[in-house]
Amino acid sequence: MSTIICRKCKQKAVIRMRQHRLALCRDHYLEWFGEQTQRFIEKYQMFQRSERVLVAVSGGKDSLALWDVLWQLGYQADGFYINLGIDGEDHYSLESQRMCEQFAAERNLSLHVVHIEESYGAAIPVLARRTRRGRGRPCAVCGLSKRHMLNRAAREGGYDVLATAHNLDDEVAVLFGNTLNWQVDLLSRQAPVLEANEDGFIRKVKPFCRFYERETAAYALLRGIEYIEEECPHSVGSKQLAYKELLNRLEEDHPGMKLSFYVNFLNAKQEGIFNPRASEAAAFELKTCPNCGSPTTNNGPCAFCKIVQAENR
Ligand code: Q46
Ligand code: ZN
Ligand code: ZN
Repeated sequence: MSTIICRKCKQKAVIRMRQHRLALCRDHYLEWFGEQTQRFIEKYQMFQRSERVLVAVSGGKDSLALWDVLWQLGYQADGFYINLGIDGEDHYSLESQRMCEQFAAERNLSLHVVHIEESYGAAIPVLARRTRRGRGRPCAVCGLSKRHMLNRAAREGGYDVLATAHNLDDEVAVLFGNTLNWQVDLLSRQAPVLEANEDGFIRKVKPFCRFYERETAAYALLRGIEYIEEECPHSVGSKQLAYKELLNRLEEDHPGMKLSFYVNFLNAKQEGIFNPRASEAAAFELKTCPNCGSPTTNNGPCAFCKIVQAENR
């Protein structure tokens, strides 16, 4: 088998990206990855160098890679980690917290940690059991809690923007699921940037939305980033994983299929595929939660405060 060589320097390549028809050596891959991240930040007008970025970190490869590359590119990026109180055999939450703390300490970066059980009296699996939809799988309650806590932390910490490390595989799986169900309101809101609004939602950005998971994993590996390899034990058997497997099979036969599905979706949206009236109708009037000050569609406590305040039944 012939050796694959780097397009830039003709040395041995460490990665071949069929969808880009590009192979690169270690140094040129790291350079390309940083340049691409910068290109996406500018293309989608995510943030400026003068703005303060809060990066949601989970201890996994994507979020630590994101924090690392933003730091390398010279952005003012702090980390925010939520200990969800999810244990499992691998002590998932403890281990992932340790990874984030070690990462921040090695680079002298600032990491905020919130322990959900200490701050709100119960871990995610316990909070989830208080709701009907959370009894089977805690993910809906977990997702709602994370969104709530991240927005609140970014707002209260005076950050300009909240960055999450969703990659192309994540985005395409969500897009696929939303398309299967024609969830027009969710489709109209899926984007690399969600602008802040006066109701108290901070700007949210996804600088990795056009990187394949394989590319972020290669970056983490080549940069020597230590991360938690175990997935959350509750992710097993999720629809999201099933979509990813299906999409991987399609990508295998048609390299670049995921990227074109996503990019063409963004283009179609820009051309007005969604009737603005449909998305306007989905936007409810927002009020303020009397308990935590977060924006909510409820009259009274927001969905998160309701779960926290509920009795454990
Ligand atoms: S952490 Fe939470 Fe995920 Fe675990 S409980 Fe589900 S949503 S799977 S990203
Ligand atoms: Zn090279
Ligand atoms: Zn609230």
